[in-house]
Amino acid sequence: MTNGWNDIKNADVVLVMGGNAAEAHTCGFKWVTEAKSGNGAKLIVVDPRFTRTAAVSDLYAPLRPGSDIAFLGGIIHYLLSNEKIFKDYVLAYTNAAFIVKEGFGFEDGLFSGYNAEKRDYDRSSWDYEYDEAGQAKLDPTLENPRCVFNLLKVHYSRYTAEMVEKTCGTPKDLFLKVCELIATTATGAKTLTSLYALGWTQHSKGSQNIRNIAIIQLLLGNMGVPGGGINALRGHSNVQGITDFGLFSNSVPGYLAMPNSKETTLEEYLKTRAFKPIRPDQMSFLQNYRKFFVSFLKAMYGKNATAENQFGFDWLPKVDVNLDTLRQFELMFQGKMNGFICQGFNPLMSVPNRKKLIAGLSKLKYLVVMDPLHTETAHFFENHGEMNDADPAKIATEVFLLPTNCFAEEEGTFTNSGRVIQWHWKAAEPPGQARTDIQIMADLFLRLKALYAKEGGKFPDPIMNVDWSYRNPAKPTADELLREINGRALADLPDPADATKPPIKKAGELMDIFAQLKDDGTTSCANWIYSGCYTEKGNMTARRDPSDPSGKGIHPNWGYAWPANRRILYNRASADPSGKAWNAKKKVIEWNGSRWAGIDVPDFGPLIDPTQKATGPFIMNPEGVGRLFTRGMMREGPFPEHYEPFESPVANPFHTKVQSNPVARVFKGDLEVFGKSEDFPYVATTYRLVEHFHYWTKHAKMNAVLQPELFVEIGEQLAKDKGIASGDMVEVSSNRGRIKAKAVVTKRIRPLVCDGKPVHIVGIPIHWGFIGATKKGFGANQLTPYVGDANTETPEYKAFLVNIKRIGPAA
Ligand SMILES: Nc1nc2c(c(=O)[nH]1)N[C@H]1C(S)=C(S)[C@@H](COP(=O)(O)OP(=O)(O)OC[C@H]3O[C@@H](n4cnc5c(=O)[nH]c(N)nc54)[C@H](O)[C@@H]3O)O[C@H]1N2
Ligand SMILES: Nc1nc2c(c(=O)[nH]1)N[C@H]1C(S)=C(S)[C@@H](COP(=O)(O)OP(=O)(O)OC[C@H]3O[C@@H](n4cnc5c(=O)[nH]c(N)nc54)[C@H](O)[C@@H]3O)O[C@H]1N2
Ligand SMILES: [Mo]
Repeated sequence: MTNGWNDIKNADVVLVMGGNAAEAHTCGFKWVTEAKSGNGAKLIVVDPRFTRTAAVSDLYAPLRPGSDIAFLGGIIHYLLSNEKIFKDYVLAYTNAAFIVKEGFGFEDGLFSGYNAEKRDYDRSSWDYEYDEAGQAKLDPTLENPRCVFNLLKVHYSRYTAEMVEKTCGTPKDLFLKVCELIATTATGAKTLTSLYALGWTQHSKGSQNIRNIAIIQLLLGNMGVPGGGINALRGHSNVQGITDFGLFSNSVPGYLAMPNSKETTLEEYLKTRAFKPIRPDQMSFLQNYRKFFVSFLKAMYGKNATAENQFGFDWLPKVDVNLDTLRQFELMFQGKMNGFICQGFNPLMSVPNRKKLIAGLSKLKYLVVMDPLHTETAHFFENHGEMNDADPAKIATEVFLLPTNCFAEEEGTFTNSGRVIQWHWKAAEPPGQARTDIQIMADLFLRLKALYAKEGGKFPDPIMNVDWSYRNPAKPTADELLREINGRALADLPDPADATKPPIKKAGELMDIFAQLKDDGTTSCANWIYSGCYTEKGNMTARRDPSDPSGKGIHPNWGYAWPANRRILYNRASADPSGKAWNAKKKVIEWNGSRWAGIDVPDFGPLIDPTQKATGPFIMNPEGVGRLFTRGMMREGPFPEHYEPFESPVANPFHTKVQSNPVARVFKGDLEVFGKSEDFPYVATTYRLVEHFHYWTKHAKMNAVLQPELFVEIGEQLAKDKGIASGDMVEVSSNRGRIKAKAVVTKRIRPLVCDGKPVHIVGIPIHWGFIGATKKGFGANQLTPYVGDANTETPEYKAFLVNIKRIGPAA
């Protein structure tokens, strides 16, 4: 989230699209209720199904799964062609005026630089024009046809309301009502907040859905202001935390990059990562990349990391590809992986294409499962008929179960969607042999180290040199780890302003903030963005002061929000270039003549005088402004473009040559098992129910009683066509497998007319398996396709093709 949960109450319009917050974020959804009752906010819901969120909306619009880019592109077209944008904001705080270099183009569904054989782009033409000093060229008059604003207009000119209706199946009038309501926030007096989750991400072009809303929010001037922003509602209680700590195999904590094999020295690595501003006066947190990275290496290797050995740079793995979920299981499937440690992960249930998963897991020599529960993955080799079609006689994988406790049986932190790190206390002892994940990993580490010490080995250094100076090496505590994450001085740190004064930190003292970190090995910090969460004043994440002095939901003394306890990111953009709030009602910080002051922690240097320096508010970008056009970052193009899901019932209405995302993550064998609409005419989508949490709560009797068995949802017309009555047993098949379930016939799912043709939707909840207190059930991922987003590899769980038939009365 760029803003935060409590901030939602400040919104005037709430867009829930690509999520079902009332069911999946029941607690956080109360802030939408607050916005409605306290602020008179209007709620818009756009979802293929009439959800429980839709049930309390002011405006609901259905759309075909996988067509959001067309819908959002339509909104952009509406805002641009009706001049419903916040022009001053757009000029000052976006790259609208930046001139794009010659050579960039878009034709027949492809941007310049496409290589069909590699299924990838040469992205070098997706860039600005630069002057001799390396600064980007601008045309503030917006007359240059190659400035971003004009290219944006041309790109989205095709996204008319008629095209939206044709592509998404959303009636044109309804779509225009959504546009009108969103456009009410274009003045600076009102704000729109966007809440999304998997309905946007689980697509072969999911990240471009998010790019679309970024463009919309920038055009409306809704970034950096209360009740605005782009708010990803995260999944598990600490999934924001794992992302912050390097979830991707090619990153290290704090969104820094894992070095690759071409970066053979620390200097070479830092050279490519260094921050190069492309506008005068632009500053960035990332100017301090070297300080953050060296401090990270010091946290990893402690005293063993010295300037002479490049602070242990050689001991870090060098990673050339991001081995994300799809690539990992593809490797396993190809038999190129012999062991797998599965910690708090039930991939047999959660990864697409069960058949492929069973085949992959069967090729392992060993599988380690660390989990408090028995999971289907740990029992993948069992035969449960069609529900899990494995042949134990043919599987030699050795499975080890290491029981862990659950969160309530240990202390630690959760980082919520709003970036607020919150300490939690231990409430009970773990049962039986269960141990904490930390203890298990510490044990594993110490045994490996002992083995290396005894036997040597090819390259023991990365293990032998790790700093493990915990009071009890077998049981590092969460408290010790959080201090290590926060960072500390390893020597006395002189005052940078006046070296004759006492040091700002004595050796051993905890850091106050990442700005104090050093690149000479005199500080350590495991994750720079968390620096400040545990200082000499104590554990900031354990703070529980609910006060909200401004009444704007800032709560500065509740937990600790990264970075720097800032609750609204980019809050500099809430004020105009001279430093005055665009709108007094939406004020966050203002320049008072000598410093930035207001209700939240200012976004950058509290002393940067806006009348002297034109530092832009989007300080993570070298251009300092928000991007309507993304240079070479996104793999499928600098502007989002509508591509069809890999399995789709319609031809791409926007261009005939390119049907689906031309750079999506897909493997050869999987291309062959995509189904055709002749055989699988219906669009399926998968989702959660409020009564279950994934595959855990089926172990709990209460939840099992509430939702005892798998069902699929279909609309009344499809039910009639297929002779299916509510409660009948049906078989749903895709080109990869079949499931059997009870049918629920509902008015909540309606056929959508796309290009004159009705498209029927089959809804499949995800929560059942062959273990637990519920009835045994098939899993949605016995059907889903093995294809993912080009940037994140998130699988396309939300739009694929199936067939459905009645197989009998209720079982
Ligand atoms: N009760 C409960 N809460 C949970 C979870 C749980 O298992 N149970 N899981 C947690 C986790 S890990 C996560 S990631 C979040 C997920 O939170 P959500 O993303 O909100 O959950 P989903 O139910 O997967 O999907 C949301 C909605 O997307 C819609 N949808 C499907 N396809 C499309 C599409 O193409 N476009 C649009 N606009 N919408 C589409 C579905 O109809 C569904 O209503 O929930 C978290 N909260
Ligand atoms: N078709 C389809 N597939 C999906 C999705 C979808 O919408 N549709 N959603 C996807 C999403 S967003 C997600 S997040 C995944 C979820 O997929 P998984 O993460 O694989 O599923 P969970 O059941 O949440 O598995 C987490 C496991 O962690 C265990 N656990 C709980 N606490 C602890 C702990 O403290 N330590 C350890 N070691 N283990 C613990 C639980 O018992 C559980 O078995 O599913 C994905 N798959
Ligand atoms: Mo998730």
